[in-house]
Amino acid sequence: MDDISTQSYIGDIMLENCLMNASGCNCQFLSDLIQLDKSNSGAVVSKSCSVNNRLGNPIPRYYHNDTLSINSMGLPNEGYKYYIEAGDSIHKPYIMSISSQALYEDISILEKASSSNISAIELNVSCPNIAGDPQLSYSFDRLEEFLRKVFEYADYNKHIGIKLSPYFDISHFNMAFDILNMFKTNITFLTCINGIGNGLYIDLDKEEPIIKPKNGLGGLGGSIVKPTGLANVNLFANNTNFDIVGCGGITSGQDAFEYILCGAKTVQVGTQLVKEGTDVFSRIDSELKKIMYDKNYNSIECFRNKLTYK
Ligand code: RRO
Repeated sequence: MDDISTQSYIGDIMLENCLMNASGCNCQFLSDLIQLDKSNSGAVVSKSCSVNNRLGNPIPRYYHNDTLSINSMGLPNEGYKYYIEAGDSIHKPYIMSISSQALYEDISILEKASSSNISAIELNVSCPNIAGDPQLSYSFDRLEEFLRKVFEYADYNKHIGIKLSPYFDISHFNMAFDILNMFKTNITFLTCINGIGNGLYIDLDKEEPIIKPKNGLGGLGGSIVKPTGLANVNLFANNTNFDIVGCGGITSGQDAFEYILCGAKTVQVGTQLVKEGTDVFSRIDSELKKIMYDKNYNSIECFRNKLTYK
């Protein structure tokens, strides 16, 4: 299996393998980012940041079981300067995630990030957990206006990707394609999907929600969201020319294979990283290589976006 490679690219950024963490999972602190750097992930992604540090929502604010995770973290982070400086400690591609709120407050973060050791920016327009702040990705007029503001700002030189919410209705997909395709020279990649917003999970014994913020509402991840993630990846891969980063319920080499078959160039691991720690990357990479070996594929380009339809 030595001649089988899971190497991939985001724009011209080469990743030794196609796996990385999902923003938000084990990536808030420098110690987390260094652990990811030492792991067998192909890249490191930071927690989404705001201008200043935030403690986030009250606890309990995260729960997982065999099939799902639910979180209402509320954007706890150390502020953007911390994640720019963290880049100096990372030796593989480093993607800094920035919340849209941060750029509304201070667009010059893009310029500051540009003169640093980061490889790309993932703009998070899809956080489901900030009370009173609707997800930009679901407010199409505001999304267009936001992207215009970002891309009219000329002082940046990094690859930019957009992390999207899951869409469910074809008319909404079409609106998202139209808006994102307006910025086809500015955007390098799309990350599909953030959590499915505002789920509710009940603690049966206590007869109350399992997490506290927002009366128990939180973003869903884990295996239950994989079909939604695959559909979003496949539709964005077939209706835009951006590189697609798949995310949502990836626990195994088979999951990674399915996402790549649907059009993803790289994949992010969230809930399963929280459960298993950074050893997850070597395990999924070797499971993916085994599937590729059995199917006689020696690179991910042999099967990427080659889903066939009946
Ligand atoms: O911190 C969070 O509550 C959070 C964010 Br910013 C996000 O983008 N997605 C998510 O599930 N949680």
